Parts: sequence; structure tokens; C-alpha cells
Amino acid sequence: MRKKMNKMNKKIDSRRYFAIMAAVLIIAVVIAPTLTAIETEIPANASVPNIAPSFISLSIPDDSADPGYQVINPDPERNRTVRLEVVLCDMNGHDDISNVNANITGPSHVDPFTLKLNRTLNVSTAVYEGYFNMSHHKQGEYTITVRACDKGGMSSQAELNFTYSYGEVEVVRYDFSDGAGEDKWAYRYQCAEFPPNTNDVPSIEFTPRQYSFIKSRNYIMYVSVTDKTGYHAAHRFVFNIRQPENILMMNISWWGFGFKFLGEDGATLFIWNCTAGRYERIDRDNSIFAMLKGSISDDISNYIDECGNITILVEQNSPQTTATSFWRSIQLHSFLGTDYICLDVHYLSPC
Ligand SMILES: [Ca+2]
Ligand SMILES: [Ca+2]
Repeated sequence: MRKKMNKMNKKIDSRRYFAIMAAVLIIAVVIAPTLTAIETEIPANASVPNIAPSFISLSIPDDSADPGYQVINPDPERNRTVRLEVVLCDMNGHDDISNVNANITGPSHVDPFTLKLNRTLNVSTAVYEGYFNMSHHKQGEYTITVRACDKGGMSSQAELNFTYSYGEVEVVRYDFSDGAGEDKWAYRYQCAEFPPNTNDVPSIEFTPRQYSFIKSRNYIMYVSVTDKTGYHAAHRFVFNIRQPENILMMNISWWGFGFKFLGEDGATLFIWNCTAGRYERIDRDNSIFAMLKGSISDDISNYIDECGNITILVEQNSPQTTATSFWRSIQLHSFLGTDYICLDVHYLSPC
């Protein structure tokens, strides 16, 4: 009996097996080619539904590092031109984007403007840019609304807020009353050239005691004397500033003493132009007790290196010479004393 039952079960199992195999065969033969057909029957030029352009980003690229966007115009009588950059994506291809326009709302009317294609990033993404001017407009919060339309008539919009202000001018003074050797440095004592063609000479740093002589204007000076014919007594100063942006003006003032027996007294003030790679002369005085002043208000970034350093050089006007008398040679040294030097940085701080 048990043997018979086993035989029947085996028979049933083999029937199930054949049924499953048949089903697999049907799927393989009938359904799989249908799936393939579905896949291959889509023509290459099938119409894909139009999708509206989407905004990836809006920005004012030359904005300050402060949070949010600030447009600062210290002279409202003149236009401050602002560049707006927008990155757009259209899944139908970036060339489906037909026009991109911007409106600005805020305390004063600002003319609407059109953004133009700047560059493409890939098949669907492109960068657009546009410009607008701010001048006598009222200070306050403004909103730029950008609308992007495509050729199929679909559109989308995005907004960017910015603060417009005339700013507040603040002045910060850098001198050797603190931070000597930390964010400002002084070097001594002589230079062969007038001025040198590199900004790293002279290169012997002042000692703490020598720094103490130049921390205030009190007629206590640190004096350097040349020891080689053809050399000018010189002091070089490097200031690291914390306001690399929105600087309106830099004023340099130096008080000291420059002397050369049988030569020109006084001294000359130079500032290093990083872009040009050379010193520019900004003042000269031929009095023994001299005061030198200079002001930089154009292309200020040319005078600040990538680390935020400004290099100033003061050289005595005459090089050391040798005078020969009938019994011996006499060295006529060049003397330079620094009493005090300061750098005033005028910069715009948002209201
Ligand atoms: Ca589209
Ligand atoms: Ca002094």
C-alpha cells in the first residue's frame, strides 16, 4: 500500500514538474519577445513630454563674504553695475530655453532686464547672466524674480533677495603698537637698489626692542646705518590686513629721519604693486626730519597679495659714498630712522 502511495506521489511530482516547465517555456517563448518588442518598438524620435526649465542656482557672484547678498554703492550718483548669474536646466535640452527675464521689486523702481546665455555646462544645463544698475535707489531689501520660458510655452521662476545700501565707511589703523611680528613686520637695514626689484629686501627682522621704538610717534626712533658703498639705509614694512574686500582707500604715513653727509637728506616712500611686480614711489621728502604720506584709492587689490599683505619700503635718498682725503678714505654713510608708521584702511561696512 505504502509502495503504491509513493508511486502515485512520484507521478504527481513529475506532472507538476512538467507543468512548471511548460509554463517557463511559454514565458520564454511568448512573453520575453513581447518585452523585447516593447523595448525596441520605441522610435528614436519619439516625442518626450515638454518639461519646464528648472533653476539650479541664482547668485550675485561678486558679493561680499557676508551672509546673504549685499549690493553696496558708496557713490549713489554713479551706477553700481551688478551681475546676476543663473544656472538653468531643461530636460528637453538647454536649447529648449527660449528666454530668461528678471524683474526687481523693492523700495525703488529698477529697470527689468534680460539674461543672456553665458555658457553651457552639459546637454541640459546652461549658465545665463544679466546686468542691472543701482545708483540713487532707496536703500533696503530688493527681490529679483527671474522667469525662464521654454519653446513649448512652459515656464518657471525663482527669486533672490539682496540688500542695497550706500554702506558705512569705517577706518581701521594698523601700526606697531600691537601685533609686531605677528600680523605686521619690519625689516632693516640697507638696500643696494633704489628701489629693489623684489619685495623681500631688506630682510633682517626688527627685534622686539627695535619694534618698541616704532610703536608710537614720540621722536624715539630706530636708526639704521649703511655699511657698504652704494647702499641706501632702508626699512621695509609688511602689514597683513583683515579687510581684503570693499576697501575704498589706504593711507600710509611715516615719520622719521633721513640723513646723508654730502648727499640728499630725507627719504622716499614706496609701495609694492603685486600685479606689476614692482615698487611704486608714493612720496619723497629731502628734509632730515621727514614726514612721508601716500594714499592708494585706485586698483587697490593690486597692492594686496593673495595672503592679504601690503609691503611698504622707506629708503634714505642717497647711497653711502666714499670720500677720499689726502691721507685716507672716509665712508659717508646713509642713515634712516623710523619714528612711527601707520596704515589706515578705509573700507565699506554694510549698514
Ligand atoms: Ca522644456
Ligand atoms: Ca617712535
